[in-house]
Amino acid sequence: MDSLDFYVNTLNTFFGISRCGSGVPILGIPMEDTVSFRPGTRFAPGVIRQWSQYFEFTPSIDLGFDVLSKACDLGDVSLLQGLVDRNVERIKAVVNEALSRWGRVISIGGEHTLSLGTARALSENRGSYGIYVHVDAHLDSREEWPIGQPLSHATFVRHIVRDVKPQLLIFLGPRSYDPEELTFVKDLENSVLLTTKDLRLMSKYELRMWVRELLDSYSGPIHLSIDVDVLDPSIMPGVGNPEGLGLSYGELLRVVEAVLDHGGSRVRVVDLVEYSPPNDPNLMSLPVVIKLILDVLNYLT
Ligand SMILES: [Mn+2]
Repeated sequence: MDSLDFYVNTLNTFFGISRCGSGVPILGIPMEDTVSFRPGTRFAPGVIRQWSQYFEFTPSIDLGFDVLSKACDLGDVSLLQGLVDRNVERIKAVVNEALSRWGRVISIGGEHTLSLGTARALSENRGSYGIYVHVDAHLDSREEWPIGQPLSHATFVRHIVRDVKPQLLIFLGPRSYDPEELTFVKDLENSVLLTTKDLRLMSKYELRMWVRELLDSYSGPIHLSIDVDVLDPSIMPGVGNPEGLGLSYGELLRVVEAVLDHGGSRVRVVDLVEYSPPNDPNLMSLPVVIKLILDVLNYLT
């Protein structure tokens, strides 16, 4: 027995998994440059790494294999505080390289703007970009926010539309928006939208059929971007911009399962963003975030 292997722990990887290596890379992206309300998302990757050591590693539905056996920790993207455009470029470069080496990436934010970087990376890496799936209480599709700022966590979807040109955008779970951005989204020829209320009214089967038909109607890689504020603040208070009457965890899990099951190997990037430990009393949202990471790994094929 090598005592260095046994008695020296390598704490502070996600769940204590090995550094990449082989497997699906989990990449921390502690980007937080464009806060409009409560700050703190930059601390999420570090807090999740530290606390995830102490949880059981069981996904919501036990499919009979060790979900962590297929994951590795890639570390954090090192960023330049406050320089949003340059950070998006860095994220793009890192994720592009990771996609070349491992074929897919799970990113842990950080603010939602990082999804512009991962979307550009996916497009460049695969030479095409199929479907952007935006799971969020918000549309993030303003022209400027705050007024005068063209690129922020509240506007980046417009940049994805203009620069990356997805074949299809699927918005799941919005319930709070500005009329201007709702009009923008609805006027897009290639967007579909189910609000939180719509999702709640659908059965699991109806949702699966709806998702399957859409994913099968378009080709190319799929990008799933989940803002945890889509969840109800009673189970996810640890966010910057909480919105009432959100999804239960079970309702979010249906969405994740439908997209990952039917998307299969076409799903190349999953972003889990906007968890904010400083806004999370007693880190009570953290078990939900941990479960979400395990469930994403569980269904990622
Ligand atoms: Mn949001």
